[in-house]
Formats: sequence, C-alpha cells, structure tokens
Amino acid sequence: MTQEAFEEQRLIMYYQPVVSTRDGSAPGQGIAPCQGVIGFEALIRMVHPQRGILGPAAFANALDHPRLARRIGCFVLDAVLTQGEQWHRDGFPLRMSMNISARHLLDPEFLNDMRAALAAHPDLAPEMCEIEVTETAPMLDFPTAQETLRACNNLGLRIALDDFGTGSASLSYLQKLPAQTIKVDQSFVRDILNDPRDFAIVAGITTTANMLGLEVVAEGVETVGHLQLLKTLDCHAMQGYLFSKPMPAGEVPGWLKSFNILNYNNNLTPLPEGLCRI
Ligand code: G
Ligand code: MN
Repeated sequence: MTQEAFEEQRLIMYYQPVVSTRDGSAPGQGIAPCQGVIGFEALIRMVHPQRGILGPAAFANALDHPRLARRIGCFVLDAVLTQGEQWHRDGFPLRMSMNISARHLLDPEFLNDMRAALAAHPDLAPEMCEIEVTETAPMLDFPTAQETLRACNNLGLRIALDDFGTGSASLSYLQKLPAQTIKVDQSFVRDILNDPRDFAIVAGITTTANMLGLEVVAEGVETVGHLQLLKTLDCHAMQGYLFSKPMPAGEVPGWLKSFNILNYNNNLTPLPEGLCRI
C-alpha cells in the first residue's frame, strides 16, 4: 500500500507549528521570528483514495521497511528542504524539523543523502534545519547513531531527541548523544493539569534541559491552561492543537499572518486550585 502511494506521489507533508511563548519582556530574550513562531515540524501523511488523509500510524511498518525506508526518507528530506527554502525566500525565517527513521539514520548512505539534500537547497542554512530522532536508532546501534548525529551537528544541523521520556534510556542518551532540543512526549504533557506525577516529570525534564542549555519543546499542548502551567515551569517552546493541527503547506502563510502569540499570553486564566508551582 505504501509503495504504491509513494510511486503515485500520494505521500505528502503536513506542517505543525512550534511556537515560543516568550513575550520579549525579559532582558535578552527577544521575541522569536514570525510573531512567536520558531518553525514547523514536518509530518508525513498518506492520501488514501477511500480513507482520506492517513497519519503514519497507518503505515509505520513501511517507514521502517528495508527497501522503502531510505527512499521515503530521501523524499521527505527533499520535500521539507524545498518547502523551507521557499518560505525563507518568501521572507519567513522558519526552522524546519523533520523526523528521521531509525533505519535511514543507520543506513551507511544517510550522511551522503543529508549532504546532497542540503547542497540542493543552498538558500536554507543547515542551522535552520533540525532532525528529530527517537530512541530506536541508538538502541539498535549506539556507536553508529552517535557518530552519525555528531556528523550531522558538524554539518550545522540541529538535533532533537523526540518522544523524550518514553523509552528506557532517555537520560543515558541525553548524557551521550549530541542534542540541542528535547521534545517532551505528549503522553506526559496531556495530563499535567490533573496528574501531579506527569507535572513532576515535565518539571524534571524541563529543569534538566534548561540546566544543560537545551531547548525544551512540550508536545501535545491543547489548552491555555497547559500553556500557562508550562510557562511557570520555564518551558517556553510548545507544539499542539492549541496553536494548530498539522496543516498542508499551502495553509501556512495564511496561518502565520493570523497568528500572534500575544493573543495567547494575554488570555491567561487563573491556575486550578492546588497545583504546586515551582
Ligand atoms: O511522534 P511525534 O511526537 O512527532 O508525533 C506527532 C503527532 O502528534 C502528529 O501526528 C500530530 O498529528 C499529533 N499531535 C500533535 N499535536 C497534538 C496535540 O496537541 N494533541 C494530540 N492529541 N495529538 C497531537
Ligand atoms: Mn517528531
């Protein structure tokens, strides 16, 4: 099914914004470009003739298939860098984040694929690109993953540890792998308003990230209450339905025009009773 979709060009990229809630009031912390938008995470979707737009859960095994993983990975690199380069030319200095499958990251050709994709898009600086990796690749082959990620950093690319906290070795990978961003998995963020354990876990990850000088992005931010509580934890980069669901590239310029983080920051409600603050 996936190979057919790939060959028929029915694999497409959706884009979900990552925003910064810093309002520029603190010294030295200017407002992020594009009125608080840091960039976009590219998310793959399949256009299915009967079932409509499908998320990667419907074809996850194909993304890790020995014959397809690299081909789809190269398609994603080129599609996202083409789009990012276009937005930069249009005057939107957005960071482009892309998910890299474990199989592609560990493929001996991955670095060549990455170099070729960057060279084909000279108007997009590597520093504006971020690759998101989960624990799967380092779990399968730690030395190769570590060496490849170091080489990516040397190319100028940012590295994000995705779904952080869900694996069994998150902290050890944080210690040993190069990374500039931690993406706190949405399973921890979802219930921070009601579950003190989730609140404590997100507080711990955020404190650790801030002490290490890493950017921390909370995923799955769905309400202003989440936004407000995350800000008290000193977590300022967020992604989730509160701001936007993933959208087709064509909708991004219009969304950027209408988005202003101040509408969220100025619209805060009292925090629920009994929540501990740090
Ligand atoms: O694996 P990763 O963390 O990159 O997954 C991102 C997925 O989560 C996307 O497919 C996206 O549709 C979904 N998603 C993004 N924001 C939210 C949110 O606020 N709530 C929920 N339930 N899902 C989200
Ligand atoms: Mn991701």
